[in-house]
Amino acid sequence: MQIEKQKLDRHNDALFSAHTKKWEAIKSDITNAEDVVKKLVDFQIAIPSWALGTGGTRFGRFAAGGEPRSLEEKIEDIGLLHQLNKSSGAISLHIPWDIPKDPKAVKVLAAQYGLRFDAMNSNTFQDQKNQAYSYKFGSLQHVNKNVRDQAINHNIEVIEYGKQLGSNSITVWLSDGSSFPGQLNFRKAFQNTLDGLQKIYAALPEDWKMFVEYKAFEPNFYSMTVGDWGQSLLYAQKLGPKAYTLVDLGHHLPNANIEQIVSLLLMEGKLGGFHFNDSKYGDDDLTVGSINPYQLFLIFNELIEGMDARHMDHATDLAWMIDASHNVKDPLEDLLQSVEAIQIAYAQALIVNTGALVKAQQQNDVAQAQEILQAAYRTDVRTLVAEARLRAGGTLQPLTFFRESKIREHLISSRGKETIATGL
Ligand code: AFD
Ligand code: MN
Ligand code: MN
Repeated sequence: MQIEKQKLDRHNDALFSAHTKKWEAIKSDITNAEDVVKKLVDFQIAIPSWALGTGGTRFGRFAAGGEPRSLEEKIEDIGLLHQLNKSSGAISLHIPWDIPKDPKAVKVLAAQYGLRFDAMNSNTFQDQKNQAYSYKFGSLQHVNKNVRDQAINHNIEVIEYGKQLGSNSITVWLSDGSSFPGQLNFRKAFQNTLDGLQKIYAALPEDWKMFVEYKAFEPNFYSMTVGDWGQSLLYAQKLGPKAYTLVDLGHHLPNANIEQIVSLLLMEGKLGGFHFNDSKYGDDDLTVGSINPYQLFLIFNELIEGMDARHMDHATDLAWMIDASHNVKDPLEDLLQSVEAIQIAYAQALIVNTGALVKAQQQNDVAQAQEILQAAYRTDVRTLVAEARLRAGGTLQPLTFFRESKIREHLISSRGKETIATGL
């Protein structure tokens, strides 16, 4: 559904004078406020095609109602998010959950909503109907060459779809690994996986990137064949310049220092993309910033420091994506919250007094270093984010607008209560 412009204007008009007061105040407080707003306007976060419905857990699934029934309706939902926040201008497709039957038409439809296609995602962690070989014991690592070839061909097919849609990257996340000691020869599993990735890499178009996503555990619980950033980096280094590591916030062991990982990967020029979510225990897929917003801020602080050191473009040189699954919230509300949490952390990191921080580090002034970081983190930057949305043509308060306009109710009445979106 497209929202009429008058409706957006009415919402913004009602909030405009209160917003302007806050904007004027923050502008005199934060010296680089204008620059932050400009950067926020450019910063787009891709929405995965599987995040628009409720994911459920292995215990049960509680449908939100009005979930998108097709790829076209998923695009429509992301278009709606983008209309409200002007920061969700990209979609990340999952094959085979969302095979575009007519890629040309799908590309045109997405463009109508101002969306481009971000990284393509392959799936060799599930068996599909009529599939010749099972992935029960892995895909690229498998002891049987037929299984490996099937997984390689699937990834190449995903690249083909991506080419037609105008995407320029593929994310490979493997569930490969073992659940019991003795099940797997680690070295052979690594070598088979590398060999498979090399064959997929060889099918990449000139201007494409490959992201190797790691995960510490689940669905395998004894070993994962791409289990951490070290293993991912090893593959990426062996593959070549088009291969990068992808960091998913939920894919680490507890207490991992993700900001340090990010910093070192950037130093090596090997950080390619990001999957945002939050977690309490593991790969919980919770709303970004809902559990540990300070960690998110610290990660952004390293991202900016590392990207600036390499003169990278914040908006375009890394692939930014949300990767989450919703169980108890409205998926669209959750995504609005996640995007806003990312923008807040990004804005806070942009206002860190870096000159003073460098000085404090040089002098081993630990207390001062903490003060500097926390001064930025404790600044309420929501007005900067709202100003960026306003300038880009979005809404001052997306979530309020979503609720007041009864968008979910409209979606339920047009799509039905029992619809189920494809995905996990
Ligand atoms: C997984 C991984 C990976 C994958 C997705 C599929 O994070 O990004 O594509 O979920 O559902 O946990
Ligand atoms: Mn992920
Ligand atoms: Mn995950």
